[in-house]
Amino acid sequence: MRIDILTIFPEMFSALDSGVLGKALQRECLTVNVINIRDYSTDKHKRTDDYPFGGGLGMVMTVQPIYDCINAIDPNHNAKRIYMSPRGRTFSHEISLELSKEEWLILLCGSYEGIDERIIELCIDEEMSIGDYVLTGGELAAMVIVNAVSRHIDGVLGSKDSDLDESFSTGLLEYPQYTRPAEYMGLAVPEVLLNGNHAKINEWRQNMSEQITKERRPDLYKLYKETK
Ligand code: 4FL
Repeated sequence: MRIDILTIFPEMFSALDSGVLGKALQRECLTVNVINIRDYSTDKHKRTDDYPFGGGLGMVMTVQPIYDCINAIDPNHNAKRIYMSPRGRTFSHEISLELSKEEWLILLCGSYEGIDERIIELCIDEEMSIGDYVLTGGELAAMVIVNAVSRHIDGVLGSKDSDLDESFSTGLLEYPQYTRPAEYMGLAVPEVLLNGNHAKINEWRQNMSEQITKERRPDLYKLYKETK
């Protein structure tokens, strides 16, 4: 999969180079290009924003650099083009699966004051939110999308880590995990996990998952019970 990120803060995306995602980028099962919108500005000062028509606080990102940037990298509109915005559809596990089937994504990050509406009209397929809060820009939201989507791509997770048994695949929250030592500050690891009886261990984990989901996320639990 190829993901192009359009931003005026390309430095922020160095975060993608560490951990599991960094390794996936090296293995080339995933390509992420971070593109500086400013490079496409024809303004003599390389400006990418201007005062809002009608007045108001803050600046608005102008059409020209973004329009030219998108059309330079995707002239035939082959990519699925997403604008990160609180106005969009709220991102979820289901949407992460849907997007992971795309060959090419373009994620456009705006600053929080916004972008000229004509960019959305001319260039964008869909607006996507990661939740009901405002960020200083779409960059962190884009990183959330890259992270959650890439976990579904073959070769991104190590062979041992599968995304199949995680929360939201089973429809349940995860059971508690423990590692050594078997006792810490007087707190013992549940006995059943120490005995090597894998049928019993699986049964315990399943029960814990159901109990925790029922308590903390009755909405998820109801769905789980209905679709089981
Ligand atoms: C984007 C917030 C997606 C939540 C400011 C600019 C945002 C956001 N989801 N806030 N973009």
